[in-house]
Amino acid sequence: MAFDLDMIKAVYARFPERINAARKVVNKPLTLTEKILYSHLSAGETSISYERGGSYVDFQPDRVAMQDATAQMALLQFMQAGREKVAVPSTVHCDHLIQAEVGAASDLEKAKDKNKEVYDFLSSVSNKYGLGFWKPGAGIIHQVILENYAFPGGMMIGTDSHTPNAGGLGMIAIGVGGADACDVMAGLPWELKFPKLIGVKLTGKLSGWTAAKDVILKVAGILTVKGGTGCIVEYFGEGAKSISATGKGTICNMGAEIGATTSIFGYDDKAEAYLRGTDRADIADMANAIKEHLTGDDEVYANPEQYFDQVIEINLSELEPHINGPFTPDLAWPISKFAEAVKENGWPTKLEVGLIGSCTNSSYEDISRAASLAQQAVDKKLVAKSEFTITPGSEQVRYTVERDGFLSVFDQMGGVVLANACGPCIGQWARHGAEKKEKNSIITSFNRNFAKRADGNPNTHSFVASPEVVTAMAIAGDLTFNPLTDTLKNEAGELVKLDEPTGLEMPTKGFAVEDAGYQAPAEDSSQVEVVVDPNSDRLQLLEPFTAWEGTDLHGLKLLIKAKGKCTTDHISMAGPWLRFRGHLDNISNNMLIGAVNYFNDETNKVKNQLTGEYGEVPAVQRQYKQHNIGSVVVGDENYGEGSSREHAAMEPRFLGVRAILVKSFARIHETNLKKQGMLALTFANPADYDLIQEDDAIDIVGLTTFAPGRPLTVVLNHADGSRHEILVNHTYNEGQIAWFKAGSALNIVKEQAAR
Ligand code: MIC
Ligand code: SF4
Repeated sequence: MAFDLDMIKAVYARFPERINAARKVVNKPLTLTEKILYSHLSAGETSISYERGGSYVDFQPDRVAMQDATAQMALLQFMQAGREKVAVPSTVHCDHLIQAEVGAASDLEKAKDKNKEVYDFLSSVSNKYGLGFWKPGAGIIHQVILENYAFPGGMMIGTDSHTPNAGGLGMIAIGVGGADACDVMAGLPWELKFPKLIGVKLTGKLSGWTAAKDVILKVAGILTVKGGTGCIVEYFGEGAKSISATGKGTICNMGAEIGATTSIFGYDDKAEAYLRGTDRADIADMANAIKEHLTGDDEVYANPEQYFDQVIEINLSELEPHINGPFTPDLAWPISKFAEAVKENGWPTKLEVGLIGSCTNSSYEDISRAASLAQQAVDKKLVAKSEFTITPGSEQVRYTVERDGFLSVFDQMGGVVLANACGPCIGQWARHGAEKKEKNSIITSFNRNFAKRADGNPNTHSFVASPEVVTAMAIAGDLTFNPLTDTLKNEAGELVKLDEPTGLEMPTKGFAVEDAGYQAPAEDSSQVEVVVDPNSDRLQLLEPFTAWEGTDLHGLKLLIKAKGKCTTDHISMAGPWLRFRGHLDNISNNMLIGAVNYFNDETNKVKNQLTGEYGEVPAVQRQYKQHNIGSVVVGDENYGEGSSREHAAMEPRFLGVRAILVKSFARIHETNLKKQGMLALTFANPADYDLIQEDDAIDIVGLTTFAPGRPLTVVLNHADGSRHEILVNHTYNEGQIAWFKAGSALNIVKEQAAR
């Protein structure tokens, strides 16, 4: 990976100069986040002090990472951009399309067969345009990135919301939609509103049952699912220095669940050890040479209130293990209060399944700590009462934990090792019996637990905890069990207690792997052909979206007024639909099928204003499209929370929805809408949400003078002849207004390439 080393050298070479220049402009000590951001300004402009949360700024990321379920759309767009090679080092990772059913080996073989067309497409596009390709089975994108590509002080964008995982190694790593990735791969700058900064000071030290995961579970409880919106979270303090690099990765990874733009830790001994332990001593040496630039200034960490917009302090020595859920990752329960909450809320106490893994928690350390409990179960003659599955994060981790005997311990405990992939975390789980929709509980070490996400069953109560707690709970089979205080009856009828978990941050014998699953791009790609079968139901070349007609919009129908939580999982469900991620027409059949209709509290049942009858959301919208009638989707707070999947923006665009009008947006989704030429609007007065009626015909006025900072007007023409005129806000800048007018950002890139 010599290419990378040169890139990192170049990044580090400009660090001191850029940071010193920034220091002069900002005129105060700098946080780590500011140092990295200022070192990555695309114009190299260091004479401006950017207002946090204010203007959009152009950055130049060092890398792009994409996973298979989003890479298809990103690369289909890139193929239209008119470039021969990617402008920055980029990789594709095949992890989302492998369905967990029986166990690693047979599930992987089945996936290779089922997804052959998509894998072949991704492999050949990667080959042609100079991208590294990680084959199915190689591992989950974020673990593979942490082990191979993340570097302190770097900047990366990735088409997955958990890209911030790389913040564990001191990288600003941000989740984006495919259109953003397409721009950067095409050599264009990437824009982001200069973020606000949240500082999290960690004191004390983790011990006993408490793990890195508990830090973010606690932070999620404090900040809630939208508290990090527009912010980068910077962790520091003595406590931070005691957490392993992969543990830090866990914390940054799940920062996506508070809506944070990303999260980051400074470069320290743990980061250095991890770089050396993963065969990157040269990068550790380079980082050591500019160490002072790879962490925040001392003055900042001594008086954080003066330099961060918000400061949170957590004493790790006092932090309890947490369990968050159900249905939302910010419902945080310290373990001492959890059993009571389970009883009070009537959640099913019997624990059906414990699942460890996902990009959040599948490191060597995680698996070794979970295995220490599994070993105790075996030694103490305890039989796991719940089903139990383990997903290693990468082939390197899997190979090493197998060599070190951990997998056989899980096996003895009755655990099933799944393929190195996302699996159940994204609904790729053939869970037998889920179709019966029975009320039940599961616990995972994943990061998300939205309704239906893991197994499609809306009545599955999914809870999130550390791998250690998940393992202990699976042994007990009971949600009201507290491993810190309670005993269990073993096979001999004796009462036994689980001891605190133990583990290793990294293998003492070093990591090992036979075939990591990497394919380098062809040196000469002139002969590489990328084939998309026009009859395929999984891949479809993109047609450009049409440009704005140049007028205000009148007579739009209300498609749906979504009630309450409406995440990207509600807008464009994953699981069985992942197979259509490369085929816009087919995947559009899942548009908003999970959103709850405000007027009848049902999902996928909205009034068709042409016939007066109720129908499925995509079907009703297709009828409007057929009649050339635009529509509007209305939503609540934090609309589009969760994933980076731009399908949630492309589907409504493709089917003829013109505007999404909500109380507030999640960052990635708002950008995705703008990129695809949609109107992303917010109520100036959130209470106006209540004015929207089921039969409304809606006008959007002010588009001919659409300008940054100037609200638009929405006219609600109610069926009884009355009307309301309301103000709606937007955050479009000049460039983004141009995307809207051109029909999409890609239309502009294409135009430029054709010149
Ligand atoms: C997720 O965790 O929701 C996913 C699946 O990884 C998504 C990406 C996708 O929808 O493909 C994400 O987090 O961005
Ligand atoms: Fe995969 Fe789950 Fe991580 Fe998303 S959160 S990248 S689905 S493991």
